[in-house]
Amino acid sequence: MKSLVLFLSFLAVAWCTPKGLRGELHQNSTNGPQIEKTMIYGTATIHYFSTPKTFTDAEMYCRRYGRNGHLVSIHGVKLNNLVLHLVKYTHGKSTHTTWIGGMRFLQAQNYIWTDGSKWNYSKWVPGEPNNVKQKELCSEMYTGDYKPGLWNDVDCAKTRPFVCFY
Ligand SMILES: [Ca+2]
Repeated sequence: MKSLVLFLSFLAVAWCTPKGLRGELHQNSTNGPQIEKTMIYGTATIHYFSTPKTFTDAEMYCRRYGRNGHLVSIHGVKLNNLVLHLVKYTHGKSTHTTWIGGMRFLQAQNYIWTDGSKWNYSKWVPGEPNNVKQKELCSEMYTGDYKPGLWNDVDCAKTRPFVCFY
């Protein structure tokens, strides 16, 4: 009987866990606990890291963490919503913005993705990207209740949680 109860408890947990989503908690000695969450997207993996880093440090972390890893590039509303869901599911209202992989190289007019894929979709807040003081060359997604899923350009030296794709 006891083993049956355990088995049913396992089934209940498995049933309630979103498909392809698993979480890990790591202790980071300098920034407190880091929360990680993974979501499977086709043959790729989307991975959220809660510890804030600058845009460059986040991109380098993604490259080291997974084979062919980069900050996430977004090419449609489906993936945009998945990234939003992944971060909100993990952090709720406590995380307001997250790095995604869009950037302008040396004040170039056009944005590029750090993984080199084609820039064929964007979800900017109306009026963005506005490149305030010529210092906003990197892209973040709003992931709290304010303008959820929309993008803003911001100073790359700011620190943000981030989402890798590999
Ligand atoms: Ca801006």
